[in-house]
Amino acid sequence: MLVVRSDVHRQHHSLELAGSELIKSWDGPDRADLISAALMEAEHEFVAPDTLDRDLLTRVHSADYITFLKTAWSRWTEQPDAGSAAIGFTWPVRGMNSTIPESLIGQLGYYSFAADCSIVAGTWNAASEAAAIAQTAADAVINSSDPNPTAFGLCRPPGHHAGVDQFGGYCYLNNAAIAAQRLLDKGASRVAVLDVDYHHGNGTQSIFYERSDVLFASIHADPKVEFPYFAGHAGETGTGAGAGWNLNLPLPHGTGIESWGAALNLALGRIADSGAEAIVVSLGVDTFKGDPISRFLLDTSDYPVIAARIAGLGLPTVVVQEGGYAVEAIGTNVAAFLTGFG
Ligand code: SP5
Ligand code: ZN
Repeated sequence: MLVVRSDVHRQHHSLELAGSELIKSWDGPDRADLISAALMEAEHEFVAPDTLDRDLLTRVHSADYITFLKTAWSRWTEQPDAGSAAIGFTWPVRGMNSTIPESLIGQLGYYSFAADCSIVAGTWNAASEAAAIAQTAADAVINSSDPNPTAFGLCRPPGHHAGVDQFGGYCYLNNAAIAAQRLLDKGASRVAVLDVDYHHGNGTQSIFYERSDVLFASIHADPKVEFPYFAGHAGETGTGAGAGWNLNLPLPHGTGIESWGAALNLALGRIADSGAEAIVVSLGVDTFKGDPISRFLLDTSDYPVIAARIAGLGLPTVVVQEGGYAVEAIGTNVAAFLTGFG
């Protein structure tokens, strides 16, 4: 499979709130480097990303949010007590006024939704490079002469928690949404995003929630007991023109391949019926039984089977990397998944 990758992600390693401490994020540079190493061993074909198309980016994210992300780190360093990460402090929750504040600390709260995610010196470079990787993977599928083209965007940081103007969950720019929008802009009349990360893809859901040109289907840990807590319930099915175009399949902690696979069948059935002409897979391997922050029980040998069933849709497919924190197994798990596409 064609793999789009880059080393720019190494410039980004943010801090996250864990218990009462700020620790180095679980999304560390080793994740993407270990996936690259495993895919190189499997002899995939590698390309570097093209330049990110600014118009494409602004079709997914707001112009004010893009400016904020680009400039947040240099604004942050103007403070005497800046430290090594810019992190939100006050969020516009129920009953408050969500006018955009002028000060950076206020804007950090306005533009984020979780304290597991902060901005460091290399965040913009890495996030915009990951978005370019997703765009390039989509273009590769669009321009391929193969009847069933596939490409893998080795995106880091991940993207599926990022909304139109919000970062959180280690995500800043929504790589999967950018790939989906690219497929639409280049001629697909409908695209499905299948999100198999352990966590609900709240950002992708929110970006497409009022639209019928993108079906969002997600299999994830029940938000009643898992991050991101405030999205991902089964009753969230889309609104307005998007009514019926959002499918959430929440599952309990401890879910193994049997019930996970049954949920996959439901999602694939809905996608097959949707008229989607291409699919974007948000691939998180934090469903792995050894994941340090997650509680599903999938095994390495499950990933090729899952991928083969997705490939069975017979649609042009862009796979983008999302989560997965069991670094000792992350390369093996992603490589195993990609073998399922044959
Ligand atoms: C892309 C992605 O997978 N983002 C996930 C972000 C989850 N962040 C919250 C992590 C909270 C972890 N708490 C569990 C600690 C177990 N030791
Ligand atoms: Zn995840």
